[in-house]
Amino acid sequence: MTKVKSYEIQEEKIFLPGHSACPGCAMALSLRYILNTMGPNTVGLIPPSCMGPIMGAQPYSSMLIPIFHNSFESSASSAAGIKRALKARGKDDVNVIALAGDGGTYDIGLQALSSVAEHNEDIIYFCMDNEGYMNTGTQKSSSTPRYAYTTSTPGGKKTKKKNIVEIMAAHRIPYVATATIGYLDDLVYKVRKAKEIKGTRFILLLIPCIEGWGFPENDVATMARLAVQTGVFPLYEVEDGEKYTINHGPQGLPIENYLSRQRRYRHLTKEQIAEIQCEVDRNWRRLEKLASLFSFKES
Ligand SMILES: Cc1ncc(C[n+]2csc(CCOP(=O)(O)OP(=O)(O)O)c2C)c(N)n1
Ligand code: SF4
Ligand SMILES: [Mg+2]
Repeated sequence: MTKVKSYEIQEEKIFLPGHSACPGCAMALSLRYILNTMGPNTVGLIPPSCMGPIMGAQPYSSMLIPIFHNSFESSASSAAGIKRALKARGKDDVNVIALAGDGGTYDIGLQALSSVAEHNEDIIYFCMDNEGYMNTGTQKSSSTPRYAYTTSTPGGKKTKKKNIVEIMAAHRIPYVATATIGYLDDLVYKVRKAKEIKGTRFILLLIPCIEGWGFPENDVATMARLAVQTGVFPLYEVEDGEKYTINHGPQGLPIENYLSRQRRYRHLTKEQIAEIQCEVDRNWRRLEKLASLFSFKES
């Protein structure tokens, strides 16, 4: 495993207090570190999602960068268009970032995102993955994990979470990574690294959602860490579609430590918990194999 070194995290004050996220929201916290790292020379694209209220209602804004509110399905293509327009005006040094939810990425924005990735457009796409359509009252998305309660899956979701990292890696774009505020050094390292690369870059952030998952607001960082430590959400990078680097993986903690803290899983049977454990273990073994394949190729 390749862990990143710890370093001082700069504070640019691009993200201001007074926004309207739920108190303690992991999305707002992640945004603060993303914007601090991207710096003021950045344009942001925001589709309908929790990020909308976090940004605020015009003419007010919690962000000291230009923001464009695009339609739900067009974050990637709108970002690519803005980047091209800036380039045509000689402003190629401006970073263009999309800040979209999982519904706007795994589901409704996937076609635009795939096309943008295939063209290797020069943008950074952040998917703020809270595993559901939270802004509209916790409906399921294709990122919602199996058996999780949502208002549109009251008996628990029947199908598995889509693997968006592999979908994006399959486009052979230069950089794909997972991150979460539970590992801040790692998150900032990945945003910095993405910023230095040209072409389509995709970072998937796990956003433990106080409202949608059902846990106390002071547990956000704990939930983010537990997701990694139980193996639900390993932190890793995929470069050019084939170089897998694992940064943080499971630490032998049973999945129950993560599930039992969330209201959305409180109906689970012992058999369902065992099934989820098997799935997490299988996914981890697969990821380790992918990472070892590349080191084998290099040697
Ligand atoms: C085409 C279209 N369909 C539906 C909506 C309504 N809508 C607004 S936000 C939202 C949920 C967004 O979910 P996600 O992308 O996961 O972001 P989150 O709210 O979870 O941050 C929906 C369904 C919309 N604005 N446009
Ligand atoms: S619903 Fe979840 S993601 Fe949205 S603002 Fe509240 S805690 Fe944050
Ligand atoms: Mg969501």
